[in-house]
Amino acid sequence: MRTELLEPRLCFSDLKPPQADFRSEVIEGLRRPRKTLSPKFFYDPEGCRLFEAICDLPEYYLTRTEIAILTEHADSIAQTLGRGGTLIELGSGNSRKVRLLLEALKPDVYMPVDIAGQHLLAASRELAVDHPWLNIHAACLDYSRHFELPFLPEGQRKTVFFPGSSIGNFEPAEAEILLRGIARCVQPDGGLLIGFDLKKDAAVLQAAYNDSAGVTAQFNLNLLRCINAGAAANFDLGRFRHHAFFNEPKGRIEMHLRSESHQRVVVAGETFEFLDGESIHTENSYKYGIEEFRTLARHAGFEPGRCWRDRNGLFCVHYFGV
Ligand code: AVJ
Repeated sequence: MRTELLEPRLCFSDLKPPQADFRSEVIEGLRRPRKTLSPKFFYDPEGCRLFEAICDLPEYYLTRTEIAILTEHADSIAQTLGRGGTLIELGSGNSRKVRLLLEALKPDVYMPVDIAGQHLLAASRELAVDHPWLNIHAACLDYSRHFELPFLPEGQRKTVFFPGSSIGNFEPAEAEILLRGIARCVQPDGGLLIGFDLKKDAAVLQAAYNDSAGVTAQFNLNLLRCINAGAAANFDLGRFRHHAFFNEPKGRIEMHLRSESHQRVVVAGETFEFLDGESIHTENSYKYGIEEFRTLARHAGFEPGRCWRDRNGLFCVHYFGV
């Protein structure tokens, strides 16, 4: 691990898994009878840029709604979480949401965690400039693999902030494992503030992942560019198509990349065959009912606390204690 002190109050730890792991995970997914690629691979610098464009789309209500909830309820959220302590954010991206809570929460340490290193570093630097009183310890790592954070101070209350419905990327069984890791991390007196997308009309969900400007399609296709660059592959982006739909029985949006023809693609020296119409499953975005989510969190060792919603019942920000 490499840890650098960049400024008196900003420290950066690089725990990103090696390139070899990326390649073997890609290959393993493509060897399956139903080809799959993990959504965590979306976030190269171009993927980060496209994701931020998605967040501003009229159809993509999630980000806007969560920001409205955090803005409106910052004070009661701060009361519930308590001031001070360490605030750990998973999938912190541009750290735009935590900014809405920092003044009310006044944590001693903010630890943004993200897989996109460059983006994380840039966001942390900006945050350090805007909040000179705040200690920032950024950690670039893949939180879906292991949940061991560097240099967590002992004896300080820890809260994990996990916004954006990123939990939706995990199969319920995997989500429970991740939440259990978080619960262990924040014990004995910490908690979890998590944002998740609520079940709703399928047409609204479907539109959010099939925007009219085609940004989500670009975001999805950019994954192939990431694989080309990082796993020595030769995917032809013109021969795959974005496909997203709500899988009602499973309660999730599925994103796929559909092969437009019968073709072969070489990835790290191995040849993969795609039938005409065959797809690569690139993302799940699970949607939950509030009770359904509480049950999941209880199974992971959490006790439900307060929750905040928007007026239209689109999105939920929920606090859980351990
Ligand atoms: C960042 C995983 C919450 O699932 O809504 C947005 C990613 N994919 N549009 C989501 C995403 C397509 C997003 N998460």
